[in-house]
Amino acid sequence: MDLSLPNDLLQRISEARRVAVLTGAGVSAESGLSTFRGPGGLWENQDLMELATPQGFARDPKKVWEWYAWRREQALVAQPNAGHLALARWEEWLSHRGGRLDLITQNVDGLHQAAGSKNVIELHGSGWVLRCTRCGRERLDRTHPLPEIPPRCGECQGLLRPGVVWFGEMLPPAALVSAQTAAENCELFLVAGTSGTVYPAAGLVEVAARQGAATIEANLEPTPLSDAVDWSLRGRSGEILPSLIAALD
Ligand code: BJW
Ligand code: ZN
Repeated sequence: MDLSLPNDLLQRISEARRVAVLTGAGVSAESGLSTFRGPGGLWENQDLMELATPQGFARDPKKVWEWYAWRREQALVAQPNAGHLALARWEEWLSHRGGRLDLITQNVDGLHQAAGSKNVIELHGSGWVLRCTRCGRERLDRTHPLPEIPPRCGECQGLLRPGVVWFGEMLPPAALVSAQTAAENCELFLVAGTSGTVYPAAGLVEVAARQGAATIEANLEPTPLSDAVDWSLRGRSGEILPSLIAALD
């Protein structure tokens, strides 16, 4: 596909040494993982208040865990796609030139790390972390299937929950500070594969724009962020992101 990117955009990309990227579910769509909103999205036939809030979990932990167990299974077999790989390559390219790329992701699937990205900020936690609702212990666990649903803590028998951030919950403070710092200090901010409807993640673009960063969006569809960015590119992230880094020498 010829995306015919404008020359001024390609120049900003090749000159930028501090880059921040915000990704959402759309970046993993080409790896076979569902997005949340829109046709075919995870919430098309499901109530997000039942699946992605602490209240929904308290009401029916088994139902919420069945949904996460299914998503963990999908993510376990998924491979990073060309979009994930392009971002990992860009980070490496910058690090060899004294630059830096901060990859802020709302995704909980771990595919950026699988692609080789190092500076990953998991704003909404990780689907591979299990946290005890009683003693607070956390562990990384990629087991599928889980021995029981809902799973229980090996230490105190308390109910385990996925280590993700649901609506109404605080984001991990260190991740939020890192994301804010990255947005405040970058020359270029790229937002890819997110509907831009969930805060505070969606507000980072404006933070970057206000301090003078060039802003780019890559998405199949227009979003509430499209008018606010300098370049809004329409298409698949698995095609757009590799074409952006093709601008690097
Ligand atoms: C492609 C593609 C391809 C597809 N190529 N593109 C300010 C104003 C109003 C409300 C608030 C506010 N600040 C906070 C709030 C409340 C709330 C919020 O944002 N509400 C809004 C809905 C209005 N935020 C919170 O509660 C957050 N906590 C917080 O702020 O704490 C303090 C506080 C609490 C209470 C009140 C006020 C302050 C927490 C948010 C947690 C979100 N959690 C989830 C679940 C995570 C775990 C899991 O994965 O299960 O995070 S919800 C879900 O949405 C998930 C995602 O990370 C997140 C964003 O979705 P994303 O990634 O954008 O996916 P989609 O499906 O929406 O979009 C996909 C896009 O890809 C589409 O645009 C497609 O076109 C595109 N696409 N294929 C390119 N191949
Ligand atoms: Zn415990």
